[in-house]
Amino acid sequence: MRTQVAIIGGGPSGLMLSQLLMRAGIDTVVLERQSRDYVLGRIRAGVLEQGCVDLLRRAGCGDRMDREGMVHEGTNLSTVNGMFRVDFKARVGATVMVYGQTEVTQDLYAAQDVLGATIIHQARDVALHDLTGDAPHVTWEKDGRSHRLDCDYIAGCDGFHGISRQSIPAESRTEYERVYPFGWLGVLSRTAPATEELIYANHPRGFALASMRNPQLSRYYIQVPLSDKVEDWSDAAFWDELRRRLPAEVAEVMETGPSVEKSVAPLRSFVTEPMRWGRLFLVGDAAHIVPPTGAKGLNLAASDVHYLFEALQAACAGDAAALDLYSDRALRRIWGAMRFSWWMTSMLHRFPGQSDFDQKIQEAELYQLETLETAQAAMARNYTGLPY
Ligand code: RFL
Ligand code: PHB
Repeated sequence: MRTQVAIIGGGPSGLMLSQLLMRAGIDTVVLERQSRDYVLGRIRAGVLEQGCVDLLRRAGCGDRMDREGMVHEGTNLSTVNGMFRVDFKARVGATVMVYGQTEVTQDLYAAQDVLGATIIHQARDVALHDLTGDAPHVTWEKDGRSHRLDCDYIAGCDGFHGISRQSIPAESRTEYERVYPFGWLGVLSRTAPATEELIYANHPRGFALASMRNPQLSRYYIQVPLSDKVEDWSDAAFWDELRRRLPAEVAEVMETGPSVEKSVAPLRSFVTEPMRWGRLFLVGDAAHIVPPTGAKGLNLAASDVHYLFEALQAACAGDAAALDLYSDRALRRIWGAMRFSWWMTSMLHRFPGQSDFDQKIQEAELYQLETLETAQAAMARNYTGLPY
């Protein structure tokens, strides 16, 4: 089997890249370890930057998002001293789109089906070969048989636990990492969202976030110790703790109900450099992870896809030098989002051993955000997305 671009991983990065390449007349094959149902069952991100929205439209799969997605012009921040709003539209003239990653992935699969894409699910033991030569190839196992795919380029879109990053020799990559000493317990529930826009809450008991997927589906998170398991938290205990951390006026009227999904996610910042090794290019979570506090994970995946799509398109038209720029272009934007996600995480969470002094500094930071238009403009610019 032969293709121009072999794509490892059929999550949002891999599907978006395949969709853009195919529409530009470039051949792709996507290899995904899991089943399609498994990929579509994952509940993850919920907030799309303008750049991600534009890319989905450009990929020809923005129709349902434009119909069902909710445009948010600002967000709320809650402190022990009350709640305030940062108006993105007023500060920087930009907005975000609230539309779940699950929906994005579904729309991408549907669009790929229309184009007749080759997406091979349940591909086991995927391995990458001859990456630094002119003729790389990929092998895998499926249905008890070995398979081989020859290609010009390989896009590693297989997430943090994938094999693409590991295929770059350890001495040829530099990794930067911070692991945070807490996790997020998330609950999805068929209830009306507590407020029209999101609430990010700094509270002495720990961070909380009120988010949503649509007018009937809410997504909430609370900061928990890393040792906590989903089984430790009954729905009732979750709602009680969430109410304590949200502003009283919201907690009083908030609708609660059975959880549809409940999971604990660790928080981590991670970057590997460079994002290229010969003919292999890393994209999305395969190259970097951010704590979800800035809502940047999926959005960074989208900007990587944008840069790689442009470079591959140029390379397939004969300008291979365009590929040399990919890693640096992507990393400049990635570090911007790393800084923002770290800053949001530091400002909003309760850290183990945090002193009253540290709490006061967080409150002072939030007070600046509440009262300084310049601080709001910087936050709004980062939240709605740095330029591509
Ligand atoms: P994904 O979504 O992890 O997709 C990678 C795909 O590759 C497949 N795969 C392999 N395929 C073949 N061979 C192998 N050896 C393979 N190994 C893995 C996987 O099965 C999978 O289908 O990465 P991608 O496409 O780069 O997309 C990135 C986003 O998914 C990610 O940044 C965000 O979801 C991060 N994230 C969140 N981001 C937000 O902005 N807001 C959130 O609320 C939010 N919540 C989350 C998250 C990530 C989580 N993870 C990774 C566990 C919650 C969780 C639990
Ligand atoms: C979500 O809706 O899942 C969500 C929203 C904003 C974040 C993180 C997660 O910062």
